Amino acid sequence: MKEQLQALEKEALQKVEEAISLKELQDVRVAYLGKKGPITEVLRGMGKLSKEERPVIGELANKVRGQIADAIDSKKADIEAEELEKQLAEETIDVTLPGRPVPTGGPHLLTSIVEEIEDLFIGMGFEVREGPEVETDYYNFEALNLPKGHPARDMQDSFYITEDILLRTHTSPVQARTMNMIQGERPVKMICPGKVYRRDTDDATHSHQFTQIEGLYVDKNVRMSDLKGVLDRFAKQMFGEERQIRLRPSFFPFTEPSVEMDISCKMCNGEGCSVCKKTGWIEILGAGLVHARVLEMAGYDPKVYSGFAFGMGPERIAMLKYGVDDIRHFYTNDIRFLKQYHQA
Ligand code: 2NM
Repeated sequence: MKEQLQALEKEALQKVEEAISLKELQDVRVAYLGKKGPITEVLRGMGKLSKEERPVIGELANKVRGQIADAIDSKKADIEAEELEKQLAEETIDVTLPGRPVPTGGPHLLTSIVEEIEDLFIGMGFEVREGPEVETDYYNFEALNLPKGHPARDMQDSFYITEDILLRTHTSPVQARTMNMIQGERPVKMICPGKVYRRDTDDATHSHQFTQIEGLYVDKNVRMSDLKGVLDRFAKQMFGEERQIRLRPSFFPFTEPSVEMDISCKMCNGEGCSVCKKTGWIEILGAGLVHARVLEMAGYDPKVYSGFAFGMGPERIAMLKYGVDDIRHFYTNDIRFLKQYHQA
């Protein structure tokens, strides 16, 4: 029986040594140490042994069982360590591989231009104000010296909501509202960017909805030369220090006198080309000294206060600055167009 146990031990340890997976090792454990295993069998047959033999064989059987169990535990630890090693090797991440690009958005060209213009005028002491896109007839027309029946009201075909309420056709009602709020008690120096609406047929240069930025400075002794200085700075900062401006007489109902401003053509430097239609000059904006009636209606005494105002279309400014040939590019959201105008 002693030899039998020793043979079993040798055999079991050999099997443990040969096991290459946890599954195989578990099979060895069941085969040798399980309830139906040979060691249990030996212990069961102990009753047949003599009194002297019993403790000797018992001790030996327990020792053999212990040896096998220890061997299995130790082999199990080895196999587990090996498998972990293998798994870590398989899952190694090559941190030197280039990353996959993550698509990111950016500001729309029109947003960038509006912000650039805002910053430029903020730098000259203007504040930025916004107002409603759905306006009353009073602030959109009446307060701007465009009384009912004025021909300029037909000139700009408008989107009416009721007889008295419409989508604003320019952002000047924001200025009329601001002046009206202040009632001639102090100066105003503001710009108002925003969406405006006109009943136009969309084409390369017209859109039924577009953007405007209008400026207004009302104070004591504001003169044409103040307007010219501010616009000259704007033109040079926006289009380059080499640009020159010129003012031509024009007409707007809300300014008197009224002017239109041109900048010298960047393409041909005033020589005449297709961009400036061979004139050397490009029209940029309209402006003028605020009409005395407009000041008066808003509660400013035109004998004490005077002011200048101007209005421009950021789409046109962006088109000239970046050579965009169709205003509809700003609204059709073709990513191939948009992504040319921002980083990443
Ligand atoms: C323009 C041209 C000239 C203008 C006038 C006013 C206001 F409210 F003060 F009367 N705001 N903007 C103005 C003047 C706008 O756009 C071409």
